[in-house]
Amino acid sequence: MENLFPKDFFWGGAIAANQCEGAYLEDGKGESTQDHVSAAAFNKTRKVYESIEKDVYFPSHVGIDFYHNYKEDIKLFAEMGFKMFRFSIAWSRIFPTGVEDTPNEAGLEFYDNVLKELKKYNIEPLVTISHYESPFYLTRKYNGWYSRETIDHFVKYCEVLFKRYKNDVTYWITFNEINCLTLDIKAFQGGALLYDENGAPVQPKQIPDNMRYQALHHQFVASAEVVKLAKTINPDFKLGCMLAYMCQYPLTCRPEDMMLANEAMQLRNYLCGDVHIRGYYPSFAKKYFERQNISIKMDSKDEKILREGTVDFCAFSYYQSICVSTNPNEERIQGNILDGIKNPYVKVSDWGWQIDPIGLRWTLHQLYDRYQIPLMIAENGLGANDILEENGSINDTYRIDYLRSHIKEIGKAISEGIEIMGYTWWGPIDMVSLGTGEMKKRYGFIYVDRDNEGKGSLKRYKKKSFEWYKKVIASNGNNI
Ligand code: BGP
Repeated sequence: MENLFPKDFFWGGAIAANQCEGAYLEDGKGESTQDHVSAAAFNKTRKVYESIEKDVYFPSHVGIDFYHNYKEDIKLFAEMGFKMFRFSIAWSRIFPTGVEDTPNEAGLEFYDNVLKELKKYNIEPLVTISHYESPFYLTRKYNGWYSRETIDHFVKYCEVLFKRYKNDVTYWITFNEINCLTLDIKAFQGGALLYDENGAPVQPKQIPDNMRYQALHHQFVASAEVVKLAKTINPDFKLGCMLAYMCQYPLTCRPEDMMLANEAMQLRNYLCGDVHIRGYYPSFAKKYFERQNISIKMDSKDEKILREGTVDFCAFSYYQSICVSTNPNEERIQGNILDGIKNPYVKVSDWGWQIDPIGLRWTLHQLYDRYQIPLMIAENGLGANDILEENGSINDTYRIDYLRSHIKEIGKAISEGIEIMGYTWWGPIDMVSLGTGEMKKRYGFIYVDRDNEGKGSLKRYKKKSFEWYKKVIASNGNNI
C-alpha cells in the first residue's frame, strides 16, 4: 500500500503543564489560576477558590508529578518513537506573579532540561505558551485578560521564552483553544478573568459577554504582538493559533437547521480562526456584537497589530462532533466543550462524547478550504475508564480502535490534498482531566497509578496501545 503520510510527519503526543507537572510551588513557581480550581469529580462543578484551602483537593498541585519524572516519561515517549512532543510552559514558573521585571531562573531551568531531554531523542518540541492558565496574582490584580495591562506582561514573558529558546524551539502555539472564550462553560479556564466588576469570584457560566469578548480581544492582540516579536528574534520560528474545533452538523437538511449550523460554526470556530489567520474580525462577528449589545474597547493601533501578526499554521483539537437543530425537543447530549443534539449515526465514549473519525476528515477539509495554511492536529484522544490488571497490563483495545479509525481518516485527508504537519495525541500519559479534574478519565498509552482522591504510587505502566502506537509511528502510519 502506498504510504500516505509525508516522511517528515510529526507523530507524537501533547500534554499541558497544569494537568501533569505538579510541584506547584517548587523552585520559585507562583500560584497559577488553575491552582485555585478544585476538582469537580465529586460534585460535577469545578469551583474557583479565592484562596488555597487545606481541606479542598486541587488536582494541579501534584498532577502526575511530571516535574520530577520528566526524564522517565520522555524516555517512554522516545521508546514509542515520538517525532514531536507538545507541552505547555507554566507562565507562573517563569514570572511567579506575572509582574516581576526579571524571570525566575529556576523555572526556566526546568524547561531547559525538558528541551535538552527531547533533543537527546530527536523529538521536535511544540510549545504552548498559554494553556488555560495565568499567574494568579496577575489575574487578581488586573482581572486577567479582561484588562489591557495583561498584554504587556504576556509580551514580556514571551520575549524571555523566544530569546532563551531561540535555537531550541521552532514551533510555538500562542493560546490553547482560544475559541473556548466564546463559550460560557470554559471561559474561566484561560484565567481570562475570575472576578466580576464588584470583585466577586466569577464561576463558570457566569461571565458576562462584554467581559468575555473584551478578554478575547486582548488575547488576539497579545497573540499578534508576540507573533511579530518572535519573527524579529528568529525569522525561522513558526507560530500557530490553536482552536478547539467544534464540529457541528445540522441534524436534518431543513434549511433552518443548515443555517443554524452555519451560524454556530462561524461563531464558535471561525471568529477566532479568521482574526488569527486572516488578521481581521469577520463581518458576521461585527454584526453579532451589534445584535448582542457587545461593545469591545479597541485601541487605535489594534487593527494594524492584528493584520501584521497573523500565524503560520493552524493547530486544532478534535475529539468529537455534535449536531444542532432548530427543534427544541431533540435529545441533547453533553459534549467536550459544547453540548448539542445527539447524532444517531455515531457511538459515544465512556464520558458520552460522540466518536466520529470522519468528522476529523471533514474538519480538516473545512479548515484547509478556508485558510489554506498547514494544519496541525494538536489534540485528539479518547478519555476512558482503564483497568489495571493484577499482572500490570491494561488492555485498552477501545483506544486502539479510536486511534486506528482517526489515523485512517487523516491518511485519506492527506491523499485528498490537505497539508497536515503532524498529529499529537492528547494525553500520551494519563493526567488530570481538564474538564472534570478527574484522574480516572484516562487518555494515555502510559497508565499512571493515581486516583481521583489523589492517592496512588504514581508508578507508570505501559498499556496495550503503547506498542500499537509505536508500530504506527515506525511504519509512518502504514501499519494500522
Ligand atoms: C481540551 C484541552 C486539554 C484536555 C482535553 C481533554 O479541551 O485543551 O487540556 O484536557 O480537552 O479534555 P478533558 O481533560 O476534560 O477530558
